[in-house]
Formats: sequence, C-alpha cells, structure tokens
Amino acid sequence: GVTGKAPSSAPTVPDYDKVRKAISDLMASDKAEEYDDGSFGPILVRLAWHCSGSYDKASNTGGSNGATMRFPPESGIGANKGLDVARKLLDPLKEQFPWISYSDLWTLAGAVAIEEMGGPEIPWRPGRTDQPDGKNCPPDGRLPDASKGAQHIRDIFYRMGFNDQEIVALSGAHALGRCHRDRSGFEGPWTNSPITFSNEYFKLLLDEKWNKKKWNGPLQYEDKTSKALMMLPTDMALVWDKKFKPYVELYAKDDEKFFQDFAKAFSTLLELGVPFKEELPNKA
Ligand code: CCH
Repeated sequence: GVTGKAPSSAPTVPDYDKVRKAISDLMASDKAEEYDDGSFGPILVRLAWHCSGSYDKASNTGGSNGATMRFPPESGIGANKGLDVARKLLDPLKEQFPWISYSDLWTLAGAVAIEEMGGPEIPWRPGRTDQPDGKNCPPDGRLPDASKGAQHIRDIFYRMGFNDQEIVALSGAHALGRCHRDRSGFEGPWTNSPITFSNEYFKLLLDEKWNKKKWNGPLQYEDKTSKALMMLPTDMALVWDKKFKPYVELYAKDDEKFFQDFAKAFSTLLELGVPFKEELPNKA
C-alpha cells in the first residue's frame, strides 16, 4: 500500500517528458518573445548542431557526447560565438533536473525546439555522459566555414559520415533564425518566417534572384525583391553544385519528404559518437 512520502534520499527516476515540458515552457516564456524574432528555438537548434557537428568518424572523436563546449577552447572558438546564450538558457533546467547530462539536455532542447517550431518529430534517446573538463575538446576547424564552397561542405559533412542528400536536408535548418553581425559577421535571416520550421529556405534558394550584398561585411547574398533576406556563400553552393541542386529542388517541391529526411538526419547528427547501450526501437 501507499506509505506516504518517499524519503528524500530515494533516487530520482529520470522523466524526460518533464524536461521536454520545461524546454517548451522556456520557449513560451515572455523572455523568449523579446528575443530576436520572438523565439529561443533557432539558437537552441544551433547549440544542438554545433555540439554534435564536431564529430569525426575516422577517429570517433567529437560529437555531442561529453558536452565539451562548456569548456575552453571549444567554448571560445569563432564558430561557437553566441552559443553561450543558449547554454545559459538551459543552465536553470540542469539545476531543476540534475540527473540529466548537459549533453542529453542540449540535444533534447534542439529536438524539442524543432518540434515546437512546427517541424517533424525528432527521434531522440538519452545516454550521453558529460566530460569533467575540456581535455577532450575537439580541435577548432571541424564546423563549416560559411565563406567557402561545395568542396568544403563535403569535406566537413562527409567527415561526420553524411551523404549529399543528408547535407542538403540538414541545411534546410536555415529556414530558422538569423545571422548576427557580432557573432558570425554575417547579418540577417534566410526566410520570412524564421521561427517556423518549413521548406521555405529551399524555395527561396531557387525562386529568388540573389545578388552580392554591397556592404563592409563578409561576402553574403541578398534577395533582389525585399533585400531583407540573406544567403551565405555555403547556402548558394547548394544550388550551384550539380549534385546538391536536385535535392534542393526535391525539398522545395515536397515538404513532407523534407520533414522526413530532416528528422532522420538531424536525429543521426545528435547521436554521432554516442555509445548507446540499447538500440532505438523505432529507428530503421
Ligand atoms: Fe547554420 N549558421 N550553418 N546550420 N544555423 C548560422 C546560423 C544558424 C552554417 C553557418 C551559419 C547548419 C549548417 C550550416 C542553424 C542551423 C544549422 C550562422 C549565423 C552561420 C554563419 C550565426 C550567427 O551569426 O548567429 C554553415 C556554413 C553551415 C553548413 O555549411 C546546420 C546543418 C544546421 C542545423 C541542422 C540555425 C538554426 C541558425 C540560426 C541561429 C540563430 O541564432 O538564429
């Protein structure tokens, strides 16, 4: 029978749905409404991507496991500028749910953010453990450089184990969020609805005329119509490259296919290098 309150020393049973709820609540807070385009979603997605995208398949190093971005040098590299904002947002959740690892929390936040912004359900499972210090930080240079072209994109993503179709699908995340001058040097959003997950990025890449922006910043492209939207050189490479372009066309036409392929590739990204004990039952 029920014998009253459990003693406070009883181990907590991890309830990831409670963490999901706390992430959703954080995204629905007044603070979120005042931030950027009115959502913490894009920067949470970027944190999940950057903690995972450091993976190197050949040496099985980097990736989300370890949450080494808490420590220098990884916390301070140029590619991760601004992500302290996202890490600080999630710190109170780590205090509220001390049993979750930072690495599980950061990746789960990225998955929940995609879902909350109208995207597909992202298969996610726990099992990451945190490193105690920055001794095993991946070296700088593992994340893509936006000023480069198709060959660089392939070098970076093939190193993680992705193919051309997956590269294009993952790039569709640029439907979300914006560039910040004081972070990357680039400026502006890719789409007209930067807090809604959609295939708009692919449609704009194909349908808009993109011109070099005349300014004192790094080379980026602006749309001819409103001049309010932007593309990075690496974004343009997806339509300039003969092998990438068919996938841009596919996803521009078929948002269901894009949602499916993105969910699978993003889930894979968040799991790169994570030594799970059990297989995810619903993963092909
Ligand atoms: Fe990205 N991204 N990304 N990106 N990214 C930036 C912002 C976001 C590149 C460069 C940049 C992916 C791939 C690439 C997001 C998700 C993904 C910025 C602006 C640059 C630069 C940063 C700033 O100034 O704040 C390059 C290069 C590549 C590949 O070649 C992939 C893959 C994903 C996720 C699946 C999201 C979301 C943002 C918006 C962040 C925000 O704060 O709004």
